[in-house]
Amino acid sequence: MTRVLLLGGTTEASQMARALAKAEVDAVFSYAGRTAAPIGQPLPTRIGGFGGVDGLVGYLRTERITHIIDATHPFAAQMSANAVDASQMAQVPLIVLQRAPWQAGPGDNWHSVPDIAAAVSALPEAKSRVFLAIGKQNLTAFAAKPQHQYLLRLVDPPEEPLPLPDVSIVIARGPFGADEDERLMTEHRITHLVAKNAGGSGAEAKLIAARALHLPVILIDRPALADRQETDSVDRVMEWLGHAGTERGV
Ligand code: 3Y8
Ligand code: NAP
Repeated sequence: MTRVLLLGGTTEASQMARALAKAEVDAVFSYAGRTAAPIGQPLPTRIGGFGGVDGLVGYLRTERITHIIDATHPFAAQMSANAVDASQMAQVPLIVLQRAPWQAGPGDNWHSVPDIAAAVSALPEAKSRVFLAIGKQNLTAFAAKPQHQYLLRLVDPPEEPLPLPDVSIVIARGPFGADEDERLMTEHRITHLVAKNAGGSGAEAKLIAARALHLPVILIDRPALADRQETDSVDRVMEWLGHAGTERGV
């Protein structure tokens, strides 16, 4: 009897949840609990960590999970690594639903860096106006360059003081629109954009806006992850589950 654990938190995970609900597959949606009020899902939803790999193995057994879909984020490296380990330990098959990285096109002025520290080094010394669109978990490293004016976009208002002396904060949950991001970046006279190479449509707007504004983008490569079965197609995941075709209710 199929029972799916869908590790969510992205646009693709929400699309996957809709397909599973439509096909009436027995599934649980899982959020980390990173935001105050995550958007609702059409599946029974759990919120919070599992308690590492052992906690996840215990969950898989207690909940009699037969399949894991990891639709987290290319930068959710810890969750994804735990899912691979728990899948092997509990002998529960795993598939990753993930979008491809963005590729630079004509008119893009991108500077790819391997990690957050390299993104900080890639910023100039001269005072600049930086749109730091990487969320709130990796801001501390940028305190090494306090001379810049930083524009931050966060999902929830910060609970403690931020490690940067000169910040403007926008509270917003994506997906974002290119026109909206172009207006935001013009209004704040942004000179540099820092972003994660998340891929997908939900975070792409700021890159389209940077292209239109001829701005340099410092793009952080996604962390390397163990070999896993990966796809960027919801239908392919439904086939993998053995429910191909049922999502159209046939
Ligand atoms: C808690 C669930 C959906 C999912 C929507 C996608 C698109 C909009 C764009 C920018 C970049 C960033 C950030 C971002 C985007 C989608 C997707 C995506 C980037 C929510 C959500 C949760 C999170 C967690 C949050 C992180 C942060 C990262 C903000 C919900 C809204 C920067 C990633 O305040 C914090 O602690 C935020 C933490 C992890 C990265 C970081 O390290 O700070 N996502 N984002 C999920 C959970 O609890 O399990 O609240 O509804 C989901 C989405 N955020 O169904 O439509 O698919 O990527 N999320 C990045 O890509 O760089 C914003 O501002 O332009
Ligand atoms: P992470 O660093 O890889 O994971 C840290 C810990 O958070 C995990 O070990 C796990 O705790 C818990 N966790 C993460 N995702 C979970 C999920 N979907 N369900 C239950 N527990 C989860 O994760 P992250 O990068 O902070 O991402 C957290 C959430 O935000 C995920 O849902 C992800 O999809 C979403 N998100 C992240 C980004 C990003 O830039 N990182 C972007 C968009 C959306 P335990 O060890 O206790 O099990």
